[in-house]
Amino acid sequence: MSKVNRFDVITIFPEYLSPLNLSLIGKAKDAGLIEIGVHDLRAQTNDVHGSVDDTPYGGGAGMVMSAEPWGKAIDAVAELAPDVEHELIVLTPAGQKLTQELAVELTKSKHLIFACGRYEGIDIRISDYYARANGFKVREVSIGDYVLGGGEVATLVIMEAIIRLLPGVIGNPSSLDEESHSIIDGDSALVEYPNYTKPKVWRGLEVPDVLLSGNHGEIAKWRLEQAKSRTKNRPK
Ligand code: 6GU
Repeated sequence: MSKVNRFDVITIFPEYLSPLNLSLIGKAKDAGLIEIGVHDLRAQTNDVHGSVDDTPYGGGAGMVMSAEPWGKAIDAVAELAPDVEHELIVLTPAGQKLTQELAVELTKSKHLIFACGRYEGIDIRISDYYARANGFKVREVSIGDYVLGGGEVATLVIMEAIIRLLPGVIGNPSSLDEESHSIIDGDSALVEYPNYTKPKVWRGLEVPDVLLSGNHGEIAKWRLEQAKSRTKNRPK
């Protein structure tokens, strides 16, 4: 069994995922902290056109992605992590909304498979089939209430939210404790307090005196008050 978390992305636009080679995620991959595969759905088609979609039963506008190439692609990537449960993430604006809490939960999964739908989405029998299949768990996930052209950008968002939480990925893990949505006040998550760095005065704007006081108790109190008021006043 692999010790690291594995991520496989299935898409008709593999180049859309090239940011996975950069920055935090690229470094985590190079350091062997995670494994990532990006797979072209069209590799699973047989006809000369590489068709992945068809007209919807019942009529209506747009095209629906066919179950068969998806089934073949998912079965193939499942074999890349043979000894663990596969969590299939189907990207759709109809899914469970991504939150920090969901990102934390997904860090526990050893093998995440992201199915990036386009057009009017994927034949629902993909979700239904894998929800019943041995060794699979299925989750439909959305990154918010707006419509994207496909699941690729949503996958980048979700993967970044997860991977930065994995052990060893961020140099100083205590920075994770004080960030937005991790500061807890009673039961509710707060957004982060404002930060300042040198110089003390920039274009006439001064750093609050309390942050220069060296009084850690007062600084903690000020930061909590700021986090509370920024959470309360944040536009809905
Ligand atoms: Cl996951 N997919 C698409 N196509 N649009 C979205 C989304 C996902 N999340 C929000 N909008």
